[in-house]
Amino acid sequence: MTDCKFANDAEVIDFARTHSGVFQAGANLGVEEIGDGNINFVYRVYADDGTSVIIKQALHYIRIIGEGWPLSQDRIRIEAEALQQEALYCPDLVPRVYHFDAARSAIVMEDIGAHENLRHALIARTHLPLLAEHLGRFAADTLFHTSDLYLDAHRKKELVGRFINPDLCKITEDLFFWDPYCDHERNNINPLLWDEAEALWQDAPLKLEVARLKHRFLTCAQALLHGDLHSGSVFACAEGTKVIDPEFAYFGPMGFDVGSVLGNLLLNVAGQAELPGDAAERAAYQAWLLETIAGFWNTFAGRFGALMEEKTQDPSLDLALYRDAFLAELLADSIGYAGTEMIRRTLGLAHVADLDAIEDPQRRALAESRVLHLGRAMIMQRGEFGSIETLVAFVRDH
Ligand code: SR1
Repeated sequence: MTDCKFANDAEVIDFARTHSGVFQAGANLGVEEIGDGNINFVYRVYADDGTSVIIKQALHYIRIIGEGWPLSQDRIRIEAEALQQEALYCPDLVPRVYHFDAARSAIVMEDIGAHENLRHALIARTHLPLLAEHLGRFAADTLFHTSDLYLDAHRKKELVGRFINPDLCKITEDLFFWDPYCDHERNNINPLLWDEAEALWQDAPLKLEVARLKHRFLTCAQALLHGDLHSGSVFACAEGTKVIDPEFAYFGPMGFDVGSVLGNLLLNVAGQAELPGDAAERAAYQAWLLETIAGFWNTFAGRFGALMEEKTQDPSLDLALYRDAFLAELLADSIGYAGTEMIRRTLGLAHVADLDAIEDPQRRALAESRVLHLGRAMIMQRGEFGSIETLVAFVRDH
């Protein structure tokens, strides 16, 4: 355990000046703490001429909980290395890492200030025309190029070793696949949803399918995942998209990342039904979200299929029939993991503003109840949808 926390603003500024290489000599620098995530501290250091950098620091505990929930600081090395891996394949979609400092448990990286947190943008009903294409390409390129379809067998296993991430994986194992399915003290449940939560805790067929998904999460080292690809880990604007915060990165099932994107867009679809604002505008935005969901998957599957065709290294995996089978299985997995994301954001510890911003508890319960029903159906029927269009039609009807 290292107590490496910056003691004051001057230390943060000095660190940024020394390690970023972007500021003019003698520039007058200021600093603000901008972290609104659950786990780390994030600082923005800026000069009068508009130059700025971000410093992210990982302490030995979870920020929102405190010292009562310790957490390995190795997560910040994993984040730096994951950002560097992602940059090999989609440099335009991730912030540039200027410096990683093990002693300070800190990364100095590019400030993506012109982009807005995707969750806030979705709640404000912002149309983002490039989002589907960018997220589809990010998922396809990062997952394909870190899988056995592309990597040499020795390199793949060497990378698996670099991204063993037990503390962060344990958070996901508990918060996604256990807490919401029992009366856990960490849960955060709208009292109006209590009967539905109790019914879910007794739902043996659902718990069986969640156990299957959890076991895949524990054992299926398909590719280097981002590991926490929710709307808060994406920053977007009309011109571009940046994916940040891969501290949960590890080698797991590809459908977990793809499903996190699907699940978070669907959480916003459900939230829009009850958020304030003009009904026609909210309905139009829900339609855009569903188009974005289809566009995301179709970009992903098109790009991933093309990469499989062009770049698969192992001849035993380079078969047209295997490509189709692989993508069909991945769609089913993704829909299942999306369902687990939706349920855990409704009953579990870490809620999302897409639902929590609905102030009236009755209206919030309506949206939450729809999320639970959709999430359950997506987990139970994940192998039956067969196409993203069928899933979108199902969501429209339910
Ligand atoms: C205590 S950490 C809660 C959540 O925040 C992270 O961003 C992950 O999504 C995690 O599940």
